[in-house]
Amino acid sequence: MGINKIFTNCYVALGSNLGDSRGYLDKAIVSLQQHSSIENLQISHYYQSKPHGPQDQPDYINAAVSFDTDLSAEALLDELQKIENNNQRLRQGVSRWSARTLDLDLLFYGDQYIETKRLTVPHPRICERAFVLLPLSDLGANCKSINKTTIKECIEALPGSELKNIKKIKEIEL
Ligand code: A4P
Ligand code: MG
Repeated sequence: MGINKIFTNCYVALGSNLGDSRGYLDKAIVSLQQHSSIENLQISHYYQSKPHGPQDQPDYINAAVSFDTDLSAEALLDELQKIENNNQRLRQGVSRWSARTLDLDLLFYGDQYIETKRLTVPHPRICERAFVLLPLSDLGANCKSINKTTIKECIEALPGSELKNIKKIKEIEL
């Protein structure tokens, strides 16, 4: 008799602005696709934008994925951090928001609100970031919401400057 597992639909943001950024995103996606606890993975288009925060660093490449997992949110965070570490992500001695080879952020874990020492979900900075919102929209997440504001409403409220700052660089068949 098989064990019934409960799967949760998740969204993860991918970002890189150091080294072969597209290659790092590709590799992270393969790692997630091959994970035994991850199913039905879908990939957004890839986007390029200027950094939010300190400007003295290369442009970012960003994308997002959605998938179903039977991992808890904390266990999923462990797996995301393992993938970052396997891709030359350095943490020690670097300031917050400095250039990085790979950043994987958990955006949504089902419709749960999580506030622990290690995790804030939904990710607190989704609504102001075109580089997160446009990939989420590619994945059909327009109706997902954060404190009753939907992704679609966040996109409509983005300043023109934020939309000018971002371009699609790789089309994925959605
Ligand atoms: N943590 C809490 N909640 C979460 C969550 N939902 N997902 C904790 C992932 N981690 C979460 O993260 C620091 C700690 O956040 C973790 O130990 C985890 O327990 P980190 O990845 O080590 O550090 P970070 O990424 O430098 O910090 P942070 O605050 O996540 O930065 P952001 O918000 O990810 O910003 N500009 C462009 N154009 N594109 C980008 O992708 N990214 C950043 C980084 C800045 N500017 C950018 C981009
Ligand atoms: Mg991060």
